[in-house]
Amino acid sequence: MDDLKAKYLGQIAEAGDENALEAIRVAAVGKKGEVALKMRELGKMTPEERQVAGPALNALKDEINSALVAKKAGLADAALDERLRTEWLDVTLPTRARGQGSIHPVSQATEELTAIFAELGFSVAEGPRIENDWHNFDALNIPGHHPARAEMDTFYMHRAEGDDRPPHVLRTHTSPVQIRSMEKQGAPIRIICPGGVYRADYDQTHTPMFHQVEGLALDKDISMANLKWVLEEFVKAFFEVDDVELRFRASHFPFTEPSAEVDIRCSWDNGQLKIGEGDGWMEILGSGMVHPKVIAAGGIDPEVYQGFAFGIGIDRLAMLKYGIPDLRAFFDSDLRWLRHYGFAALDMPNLHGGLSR
Ligand code: 2NL
Repeated sequence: MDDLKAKYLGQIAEAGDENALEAIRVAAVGKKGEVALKMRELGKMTPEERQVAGPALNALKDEINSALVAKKAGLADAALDERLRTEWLDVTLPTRARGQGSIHPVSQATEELTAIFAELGFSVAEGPRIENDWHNFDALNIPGHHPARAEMDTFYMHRAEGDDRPPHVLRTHTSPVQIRSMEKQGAPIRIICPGGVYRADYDQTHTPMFHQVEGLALDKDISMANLKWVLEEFVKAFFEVDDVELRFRASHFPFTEPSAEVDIRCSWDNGQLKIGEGDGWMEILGSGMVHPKVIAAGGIDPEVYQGFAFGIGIDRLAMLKYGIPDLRAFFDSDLRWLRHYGFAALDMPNLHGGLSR
């Protein structure tokens, strides 16, 4: 009996994990374990022998069970200690850098100008970037021999061999969207059409894709005075100045008559552009009264409806407003150019409530 006790308590002390403990339990105190076998032998004993051996076997069984329970708890403690020793986090370590985006300056400018024109009663119209030559050129009174239609300025889509219909083009302005809107909703109409446009031009100040917003207002009694007021309100709101002076210079576009290029009063102070004051002028847009042929091309009677239209380059507006001197900032997904030149939107609270850097 003492041998049994020494053997199993020894094994329990040595056991390295729960599986080993379970094997010992089965061998020692299981239904067919060694203690159970000894219990069976009680029947063959004399009553005197049984009176000694019975309680002794029960005591041994209890002792082994207690040792098993104690060892199991000890193993669990040791396992936890081991995890605490090996699996720890240094919460004071710096976080991993997260890729962070920010709104694109052109998108930011588009959102801002859209909100301003919305207050002036203009809704937004959109259309395809791949256009047919009628919507992009003919409807706008741009004749077939016009230099804008030359292969050099316009991206033409491919036509299958033998198909000699005029090829589609990548729209060179957003005017075709205005033609489509006139066709669809008729007059009166007050819309702006912001979006990407394409011209085969690439140098320091031109990229083959850029952004434009055109505006169109047609009604029975719209004059150039309305154009002037709308543009003044827009420029004041967009550049956040109380007063601006606009200068209308006679110009020529095929789709407007009369036509005017519009400059805003400005000055350069230590390389810093100031809008609204000074003795300089900077051209910011083209405009005019919509040519009767263009109104008719949109399916509207030019004897009844007249109005103005204008076109502004959004990329340049964004550069002027946010002080970005380099087109690279628009095409580089790397925010360093924007940071370098300072893009105010980077310092604005973003949708997630934090600062976007
Ligand atoms: C410029 C010139 C301009 C328009 C765009 C327009 C559109 C229709 C009818 C008449 Cl559907 N005009 N658009 C008019 C004048 C000028 O843009 O230099 N933009 C940067």
